[in-house]
Amino acid sequence: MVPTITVFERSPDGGRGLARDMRVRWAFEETGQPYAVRLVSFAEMKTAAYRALQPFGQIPSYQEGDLVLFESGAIVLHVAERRPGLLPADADARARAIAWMFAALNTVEPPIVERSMAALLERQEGWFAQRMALLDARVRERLGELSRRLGDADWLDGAFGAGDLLMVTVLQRLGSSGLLAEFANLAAYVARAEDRPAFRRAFDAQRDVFLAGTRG
Ligand code: GTB
Repeated sequence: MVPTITVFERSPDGGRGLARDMRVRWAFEETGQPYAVRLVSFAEMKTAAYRALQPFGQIPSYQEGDLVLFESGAIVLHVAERRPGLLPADADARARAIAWMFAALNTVEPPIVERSMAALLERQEGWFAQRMALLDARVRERLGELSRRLGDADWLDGAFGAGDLLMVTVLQRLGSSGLLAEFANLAAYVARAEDRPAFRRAFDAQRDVFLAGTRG
């Protein structure tokens, strides 16, 4: 049975692949898992019927037969556990790969999302510059730590895996902030991941949805 995920009917990111369906699409592509998408509007996401799939009224959700999942990280883990390509077979290496997935979502993503939300919503406030300096410093601290750990390796722990996939989607959220460029090895890490054919296929698929929504 082909799993179906929900995605924005019209993503506010303008097709830049920053919404959280991108990481799930990418996991499907890396593992060769065919999938379907169901487009949802903001209004539909807030209905009781949709919240039965995703309690917080957000994308993505995942449905496969009787299984319903939400949280992009949990969905990526589920996909990675079922097909080879994103998690090592060795038990210890697999545990470390899962630790990197949590690190991406629990340790690196929060300061990056807080910064991007402030940039989006708090620009008019008198204290904006001061707050951004603080948020930039927090992001820099995490990026510095990650950069030192990555060193000159291609990926976080051996071969490319689910931890890298999530970490890269988190770092991409820094967009035009200029913060990523301060860490040459992290910028190269993101570029290396974006060169993967599976990433390109996932990116193009989500962009096609956005472009189709802008026509007619
Ligand atoms: N923890 C959940 C997960 O990982 O699945 C978070 C899911 C989530 O935040 N979904 C967002 C959503 O549905 C879309 S991805 N928001 C609608 C709502 O809450 O009403 C977050 C996102 C949105 C927009 C951009 N952008 O424009 O650049 C980037 C990321």
